[in-house]
Amino acid sequence: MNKQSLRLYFIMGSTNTNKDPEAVLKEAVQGGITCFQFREKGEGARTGEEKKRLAVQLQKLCHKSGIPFIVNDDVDLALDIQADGIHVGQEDVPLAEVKKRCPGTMIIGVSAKTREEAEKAVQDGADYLGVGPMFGTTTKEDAEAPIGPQAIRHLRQEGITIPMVGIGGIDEINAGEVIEAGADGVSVISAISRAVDGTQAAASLKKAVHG
Ligand code: TZP
Ligand code: MG
Repeated sequence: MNKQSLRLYFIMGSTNTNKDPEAVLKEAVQGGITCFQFREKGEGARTGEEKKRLAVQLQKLCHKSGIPFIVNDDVDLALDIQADGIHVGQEDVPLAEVKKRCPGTMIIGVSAKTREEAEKAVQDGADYLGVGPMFGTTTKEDAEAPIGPQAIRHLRQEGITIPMVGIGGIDEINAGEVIEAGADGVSVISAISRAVDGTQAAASLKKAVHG
């Protein structure tokens, strides 16, 4: 995958905003996001056909804007709607199974925080790694303690060279630190999804990761 497209990676599901998800994604695109992940999770999250409907709606918007559309965790959905990629965590479907089921053209992202997890993901064919939480976050219900940008620096020192994004508690103030530590980009949920003005929020983040 093109690591440029990981620079400002926006993640959202309907429970991450009080606004219309499509409107928020439109704002985010306008502000300059480079990748999008549909992550429909938590209390009140849509399921089944409703989930698929929202996914397709957001996917269309991404396609129109030339932004990769990645599905979190749900391999069936990703295959069904022919998403550009799939992202899995350590507790989700094993990467080997994802690889077996998905076409080789599909981008595969994996969450990893330790050297062992990262090396295994690389070996199993991940295209990029999501590393976090970088900072404190209330968005992920079961988030572990922050590991800081230092974790990315360490993974780089340990020889992990594949594209990497930091995730968790990232905003326009601390995004630069994550890039400096060796990340190719930052992933954010609330910094854009809960912003009053998503366009401005994305634009500020964009500036921060290019600074
Ligand atoms: N994985 C690690 S932290 C996190 C995920 C999905 C939540 C990130 O959300 P926010 O609002 O950008 O802190
Ligand atoms: Mg997951």
